[in-house]
Amino acid sequence: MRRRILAATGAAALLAGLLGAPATAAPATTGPSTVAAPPDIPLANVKAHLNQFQTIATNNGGNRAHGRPGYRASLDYVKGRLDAAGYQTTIQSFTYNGATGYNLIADWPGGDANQVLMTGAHLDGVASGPGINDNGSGSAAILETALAVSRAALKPTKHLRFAWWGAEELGLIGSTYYVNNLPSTELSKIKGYLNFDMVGSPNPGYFAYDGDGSSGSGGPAGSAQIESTLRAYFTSINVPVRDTAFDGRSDYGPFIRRGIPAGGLFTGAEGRKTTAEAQMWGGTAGQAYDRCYHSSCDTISNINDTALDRNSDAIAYAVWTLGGEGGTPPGETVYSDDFETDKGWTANPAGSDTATSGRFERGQAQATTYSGTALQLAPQGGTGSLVTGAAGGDPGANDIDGGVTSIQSAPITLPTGTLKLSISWYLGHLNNASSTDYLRVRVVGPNGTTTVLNQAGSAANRSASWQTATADLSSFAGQQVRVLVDAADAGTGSLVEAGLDNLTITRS
Ligand code: DTR
Ligand code: CA
Ligand code: ZN
Ligand code: ZN
Repeated sequence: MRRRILAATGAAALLAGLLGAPATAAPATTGPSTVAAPPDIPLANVKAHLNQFQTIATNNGGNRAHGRPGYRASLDYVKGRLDAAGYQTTIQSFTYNGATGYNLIADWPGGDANQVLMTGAHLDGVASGPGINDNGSGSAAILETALAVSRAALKPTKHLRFAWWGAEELGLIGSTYYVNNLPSTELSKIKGYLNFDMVGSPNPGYFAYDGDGSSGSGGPAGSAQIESTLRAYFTSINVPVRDTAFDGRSDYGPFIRRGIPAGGLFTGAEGRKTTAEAQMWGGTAGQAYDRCYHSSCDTISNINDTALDRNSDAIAYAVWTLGGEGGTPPGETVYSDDFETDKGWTANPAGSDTATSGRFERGQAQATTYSGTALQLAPQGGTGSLVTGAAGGDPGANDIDGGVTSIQSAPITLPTGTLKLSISWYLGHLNNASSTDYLRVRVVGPNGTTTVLNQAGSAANRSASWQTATADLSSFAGQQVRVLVDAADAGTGSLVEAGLDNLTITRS
């Protein structure tokens, strides 16, 4: 887990340099930042996306290449998550080598439509393997960043657009098609393009595209500021970064050819780590950064978690910072519980629970998976969360069995005002589940109950990943309420797990 870095302040001044926009006064450095602090991107969530890509490749001939079913299945997975998170998604099709390829474009509603910040990664892999590092890693990292934007209900100054490219491996085909077919009036609105291609290499280097040209040829004006923003994150975690050339070997190529500022991060491919680099970053000198580059062994095992985590957090930092100072003015927090200490939750409050195992408790949840499906997650932050049986080990040992388990907060006295509850949650289950299984979160007041979340199970594998549920609690203003959580493995027995973390109630 990385050290939380200061909220991006002075972003407007940085942005003015980057985007040539009229310089606006940077937010007062003495006052509170108006930019919501860039979030930590949960590595478990990024890995859950990679597990999906691995499963897709396994189920589709071992790859996710252009023109093969595994590519379109990968795109459909990414699109489904983005649609559920409130993005406006578009599939752009093209033909190459006699096969149909697809780009996925996702716009986050809001922001200045004349100032677009794009973030992209190629979603295709080579035909010889699953392409998990190249480039499931970049695709998963920007997907989780996009989902974090949604969880934060971010309101950046810039309009945020994300892209997953097809047929990069055949020569940047999808990204070139996009740039060549975007009207010049639209192209001119793109003020920066961030590219992430291989960000989890097993013997990782930490490279940033040489935007300022300090090591040779730089990018278009504005690329230096993108490089310095990405570097700033790594400086904040004391990880040295080296330049990698803007050599056009990835999807930033079509953008810089049209003069659009670009930048990105890279953990290395077939090149070999030097002795000096191994002393700087660890790993093995003389070995390739990714010895499975373009090979069948580029599987879920071909990822360095630390590199993937650091790069995912750097991507979020850059999107928040370069997205502009809009941010989300934080409301006043009137109640919060990160489950690090006992704030008076009561299990089985009505004495009617029927679950025989996997009962709700506050504890240090151990992550569990079953053949690639994440079922239980470690706490979203710290060491505490609400979870259906914290113990890990055999995923079938402490899952919910036998019916319903519930847990209820202590009374919460709410002030007057516009009140919003937010809570992180996940539900994980195998395909032996059904709609009779569920996770539910309700707020119970003296005159009624509001349902915050009611997520049913289904007869499919559902990989657990942290999501956020919100609800307007203004109707409870001035009253005393309790949060009531219940989950069930009902009907026929199945493998079901649930967890919650980071409850907040804010007043705006
Ligand atoms: N062309 C990429 C791998 C790659 C090689 N050099 C760089 C530099 C920056 C990003 C990516 C790459 C691929 O095989 O997808
Ligand atoms: Ca992280
Ligand atoms: Zn790649
Ligand atoms: Zn490649």
